[in-house]
Amino acid sequence: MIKLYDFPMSPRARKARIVLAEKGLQYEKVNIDITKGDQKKPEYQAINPYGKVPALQDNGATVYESSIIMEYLNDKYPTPPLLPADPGQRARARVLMHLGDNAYDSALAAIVGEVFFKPKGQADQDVIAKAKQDLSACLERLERELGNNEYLVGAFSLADVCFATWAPLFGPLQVEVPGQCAKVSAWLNRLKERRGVKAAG
Ligand SMILES: N[C@@H](CCC(=O)N[C@@H](CS)C(=O)NCC(=O)O)C(=O)O
Repeated sequence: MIKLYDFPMSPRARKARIVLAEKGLQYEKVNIDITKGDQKKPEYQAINPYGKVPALQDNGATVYESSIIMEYLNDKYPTPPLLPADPGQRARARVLMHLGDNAYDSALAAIVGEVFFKPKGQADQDVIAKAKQDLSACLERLERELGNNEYLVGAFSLADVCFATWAPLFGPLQVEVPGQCAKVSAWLNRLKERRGVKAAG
């Protein structure tokens, strides 16, 4: 049985949960409470030496780093495929995953750090403003990348998961999609409504 080392509020762990749900895979969740420091315990660091969630074990394989977990699941359980077959489109999906895992993730993580982890009233507004600016630049790029497609590379893919995973935090973080990004707004709503995304919690 697949074992996912998980924390319910973690957007990176949610990426793995979305892929597991989209593929209809059964798995066992092991809760790693990052608010209590479970991720730094030696027994967990023996699984993920970075001391972060998620991690996954399956059939003797131990995998960590959320996008590598998604790729592992897609390789091992290819139905339904969550990357395009065409090498050029597949590379484009990975370029967009890179955007999701770097500029986009960093901007949102910076806002999370200020809003959720600083004592009330002590959030650094300059950090938040800069992160919101970086985030808007990503969303404007996504508006262009989407074109008239339903999903980033046509059919739903791992690239969409990298962005869908943060969407539930937009409200609590007071993050808004810029008005000129109507396609991104519609796409994020479409993602929220997917069965697999909903099932991931
Ligand atoms: N690049 C890693 C980042 C994982 C990560 O930062 N996870 C957060 C939760 S979303 C975590 O474990 N934080 C606890 C800590 O850093 O101590 C991935 O994508 O898996």
